[in-house]
Amino acid sequence: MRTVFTTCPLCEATCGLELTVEGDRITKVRGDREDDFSKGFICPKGASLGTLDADPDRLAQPLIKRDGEFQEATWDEAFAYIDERLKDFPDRNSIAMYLGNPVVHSLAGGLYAGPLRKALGSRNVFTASTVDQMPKHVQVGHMYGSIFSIPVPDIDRTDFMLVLGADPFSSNGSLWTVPDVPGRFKDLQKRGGSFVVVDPRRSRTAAAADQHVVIRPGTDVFLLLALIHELFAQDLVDLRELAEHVTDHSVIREHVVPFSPEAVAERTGVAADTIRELARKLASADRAAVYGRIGTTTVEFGTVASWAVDTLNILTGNLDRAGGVMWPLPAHSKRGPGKGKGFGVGRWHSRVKGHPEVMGEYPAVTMVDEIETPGEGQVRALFTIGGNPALSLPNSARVNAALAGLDFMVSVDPYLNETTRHADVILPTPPPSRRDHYDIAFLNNSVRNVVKYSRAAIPLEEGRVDETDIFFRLATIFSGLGPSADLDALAAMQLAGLKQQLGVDFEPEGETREERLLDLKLRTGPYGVSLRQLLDNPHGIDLGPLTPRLPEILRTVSGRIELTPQPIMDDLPRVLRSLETPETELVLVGRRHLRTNNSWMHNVPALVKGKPLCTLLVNPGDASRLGIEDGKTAQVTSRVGKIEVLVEVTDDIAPGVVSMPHGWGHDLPGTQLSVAREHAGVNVNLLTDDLRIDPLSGTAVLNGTRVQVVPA
Ligand SMILES: Nc1nc2c(c(=O)[nH]1)N[C@H]1C(S)=C(S)[C@@H](COP(=O)(O)OP(=O)(O)OC[C@H]3O[C@@H](n4cnc5c(=O)[nH]c(N)nc54)[C@H](O)[C@@H]3O)O[C@H]1N2
Ligand SMILES: Nc1nc2c(c(=O)[nH]1)N[C@H]1C(S)=C(S)[C@@H](COP(=O)(O)OP(=O)(O)OC[C@H]3O[C@@H](n4cnc5c(=O)[nH]c(N)nc54)[C@H](O)[C@@H]3O)O[C@H]1N2
Ligand code: SF4
Ligand SMILES: [Mo]
Repeated sequence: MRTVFTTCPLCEATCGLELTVEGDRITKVRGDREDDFSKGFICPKGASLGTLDADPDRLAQPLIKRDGEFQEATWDEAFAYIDERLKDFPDRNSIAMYLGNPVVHSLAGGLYAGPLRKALGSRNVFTASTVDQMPKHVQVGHMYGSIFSIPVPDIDRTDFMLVLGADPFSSNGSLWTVPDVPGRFKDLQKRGGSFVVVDPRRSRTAAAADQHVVIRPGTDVFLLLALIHELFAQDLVDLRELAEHVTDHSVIREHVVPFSPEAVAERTGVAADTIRELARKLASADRAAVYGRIGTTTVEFGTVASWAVDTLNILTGNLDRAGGVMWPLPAHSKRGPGKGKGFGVGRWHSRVKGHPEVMGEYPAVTMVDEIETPGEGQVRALFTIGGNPALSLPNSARVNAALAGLDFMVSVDPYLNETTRHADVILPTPPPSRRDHYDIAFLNNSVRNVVKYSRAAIPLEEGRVDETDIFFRLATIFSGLGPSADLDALAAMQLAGLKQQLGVDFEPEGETREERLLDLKLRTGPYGVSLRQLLDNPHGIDLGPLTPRLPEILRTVSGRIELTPQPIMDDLPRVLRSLETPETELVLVGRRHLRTNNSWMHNVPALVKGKPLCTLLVNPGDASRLGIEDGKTAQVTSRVGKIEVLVEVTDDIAPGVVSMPHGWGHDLPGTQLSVAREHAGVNVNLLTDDLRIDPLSGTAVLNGTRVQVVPA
């Protein structure tokens, strides 16, 4: 029996875990009380890591589909087969790649997803970012010059927070690495501070807030613009120390003229006086932070709304300031200022619909267009890596039909699920306990500068292949080096190249090539910590509270914060047109439950037991108007589809809005998910519309789908 300290890889909170390991099993999971960052916090998902890890439905061997049946294969066979089959696709653009959420949670993804995409050399790359946070990347790209410079609320030192379209008490935070969100909000209130939540639903976060502002879905952009309007109208603009780093802020005033509180009140459902008071609260707090998430990004005006969030932080002088929103400085990042090259989109455009490339990818919603539409460059082969597009993308019926029609498909995934059942080859990744962990992505969003590395709690079994090796191997296959290239030799070359580039003469240490790469990054990083130090500190190292980073962080051509980027300003007329077109129909929004993780953790018994989680929330007034009853089934119809779902009547949801979580619908044939199948739920993305996107970022509109609801 051993105790092992590690980091939970399941969500962005990166909680420290204390695992009890007996033989090759995790027998107990607790929050690691000595973890400097999470201080023992744990949620039901983290607590079930042992069960998830030992899930008998997890695949242990690669599968190859022959004559419609999956058969177990050796790793050598699987890689050789992929190498052989790819010869049928000489046009690189005919091979697409879809990268899903878990890719950001692994060392494999953090270190090798970029090289893998590069090696494939296809323009048809899609990721879950365009059903999620892409508006944020585009907005910060335009304003600060770098797509990863997303500032995060410094919750531990703030006095006031305005939260829009996020339920961090359930999601545990997103684009915001903040273990124990509830505890930190409680501390804020104990300090005499307060927070306001804007949401059409009384979420767990809204219920704990000092004020819950109920809003009509998809209309946060108007509320945010009205708040900016009010800062100018009430003479509340105060840039404090930011003044010297920004372009002319007075021009913003002209852009928001049409968005007075009165003008937006009806469309948003938020009274003009409430908006005025919110503006005053925000401006009068010594230290305040505005934070917007899913309800402000997967909507029609996601990029403009994201711009407005940061603009509010800037006009109140709260960007880059303790207690406002700040930029973390990851230990593995490059030291010192970089070149100001700025940011742009549309270096190339998608074949079928002409969508501009954003961050080297196309909107996930257009993957199906590229598969379905014949002609030169048509996608005929697909690699899905840690993604479940069959459930997670809008208009899922169309997605599933498209996946079924591919000539060749490979999935890097531990499960035979709704997506991977369509694959010709499944390359299973090892369970969390068998892999080393370091958060390349989330240290960028963390509310303190921290750093931690954990080796696998249990060694990988003989004959199994780590995900880092799967990525590396696929990259060599894509590069034409074949299925059996010497990975160690290639890695040594890569490391030597990097050493030269960084001008270092020390030899990076570590047992694996990834450890050596990480050691090199860390020792040349801003704190100069080494892998050795991290191994000696299994609970992580606290590098202190966030510190100001202006102007070093900026990568704009002007060297200033671009307050009114042209592409974003050019979208304002579209916003105005929408303001003048009232929305009166019933609309559907999403939600998350503490015990879920998108589509893939419903195979863990403890997480699905009890009352069904996949229900349609309906306001009592709407229910009686529509003749719908609690506990009965309703039929919900949208432009793209029709479903039947269990109804929960509750005044937690605003009138005119219904809410349903995503990631359900596990009753499809050909999967191996025995528990999830028993708790199948219904796939909400059979209703969401693949034709609706935020054009600046290519992000799908997943909130605010017009629906009709009748008794089933
Ligand atoms: N209607 C609606 N739809 C939504 C959303 C919504 O709010 N509403 N949210 C959207 C958001 S924010 C996101 S991020 C997407 C998520 O969309 P996806 O990333 O496509 O889907 P996930 O459900 O996260 O599926 C993750 C997949 O990775 C596999 N997996 C698990 N662990 C590993 C691992 O260690 N390695 C590898 N290689 N694979 C692994 C799982 O088996 C599963 O197949 O869904 C989006 N879809
Ligand atoms: N437990 C759990 N945690 C998760 C996940 C999970 O599936 N389960 N998924 C992870 C992923 S991939 C992500 S991206 C994050 C997302 O993290 P969050 O953004 O915190 O996600 P949600 O919990 O879906 O909260 C979104 C809230 O927005 C509200 N909303 C919907 N439409 C609108 C609107 O138009 N305006 C406003 N103001 N509000 C609106 C919904 O009612 C909901 O309460 O969560 C991550 N963490
Ligand atoms: S909050 Fe996230 S990181 Fe923490 S235990 Fe839960 S799933 Fe894991
Ligand atoms: Mo996400």
